[in-house]
Amino acid sequence: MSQEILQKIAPIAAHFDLRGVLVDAEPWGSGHINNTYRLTVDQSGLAVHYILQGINQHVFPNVPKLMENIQRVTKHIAARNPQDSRAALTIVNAEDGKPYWQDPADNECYRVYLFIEGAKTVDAVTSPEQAFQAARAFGAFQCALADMPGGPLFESIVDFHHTPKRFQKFLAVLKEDKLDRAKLCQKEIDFALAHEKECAIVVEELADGRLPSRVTHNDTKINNVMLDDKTGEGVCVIDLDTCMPGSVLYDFGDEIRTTTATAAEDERDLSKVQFDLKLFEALVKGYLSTAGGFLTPEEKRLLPFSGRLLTFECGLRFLTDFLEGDVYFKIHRDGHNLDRCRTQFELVRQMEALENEMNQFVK
Ligand code: ADP
Ligand code: GN1
Ligand code: MG
Repeated sequence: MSQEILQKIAPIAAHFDLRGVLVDAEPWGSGHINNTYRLTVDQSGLAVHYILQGINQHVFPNVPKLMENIQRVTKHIAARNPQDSRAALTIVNAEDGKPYWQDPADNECYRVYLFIEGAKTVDAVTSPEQAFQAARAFGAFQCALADMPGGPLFESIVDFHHTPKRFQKFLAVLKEDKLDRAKLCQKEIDFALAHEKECAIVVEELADGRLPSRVTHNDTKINNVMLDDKTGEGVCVIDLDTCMPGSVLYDFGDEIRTTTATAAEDERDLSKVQFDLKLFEALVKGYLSTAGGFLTPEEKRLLPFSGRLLTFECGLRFLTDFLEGDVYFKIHRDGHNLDRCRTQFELVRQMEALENEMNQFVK
């Protein structure tokens, strides 16, 4: 298997300056979007790792602009942390000097990053300390990007967190129900339909200026931050494809979504999906330790609500993808997107029940 992958990856990796002999390539991580591999390169007897990614062009059709965003963000963060080579992703350019390589045979695009050693990602949080460290790193990331020069970033996915538009898309897909799957998820459909009214709050406030637009990450799930193996500290925010103008509430909301319950996003036993106030409190403390200084009162007021909103939006996206035939998120089993949707809606239910406690804590 590994040999097969190596044979497939070697001709691609050959277009990047890896300064040695490629000896291994293995699928890496559990992202839902890109195809990620860890490369092992023999550099004069030393085994050095890299990350190679096949970029999902169905999701990110404009690769040059996407990579320009990532160059700008990584350059800015690296310049602010000259002593710390792990603070930002480091792009390894292709032979022609571009930050990606496009295969003329099939137009697929690939990029390479230095592998961040001595740190890992987790798919689910295991302790309040981990929640604190992850949130602290995402807050620091937003803070660092506040003074990035060069004007707004390119919008790599237009209306990415425009929840009302996500809802309209869901309605259209449901109406068509081309695979006759609606009958398999009536409870989830009813849940979604009952939640339309809350969808618009953040986009409306962004539009009328009550909330500021900032440079945000927009995909701050727990496995998009590398945590140091020894200290547990958040060393590097990764997966920068969706860095673009947005609200900090998109980031904090997605942190709440993925960092306040210990169950996996695709857990099938819903009794294991438990929103944990202790994790939430650690998350708030970690986030405010780095972001507290620049947030407006309105941003702070909406922090607890953002969890419900982003968790609902993500559940809705999983449900839409299930109905549409699993065309967006990678799946690894039948009904995978529906399982994911169910955990998200379960978390929304629990956050609704704990609204007062969450608000009280942030206050
Ligand atoms: P996706 O967009 O598919 O989620 P990511 O960019 O998040 O892809 O990468 C998938 C996983 O690969 C991450 O969760 C992380 O575990 C690992 N990873 C990505 N970049 C690096 C890196 N530079 N060093 C070490 N691990 C990385
Ligand atoms: C995707 O790329 P990854 O796996 O980190 C998705 C996020 C979803 C998340 C759900 C570009 O994130 O928006 O919240 O899955 N990324 C994109 O797990 O759509
Ligand atoms: Mg990711």
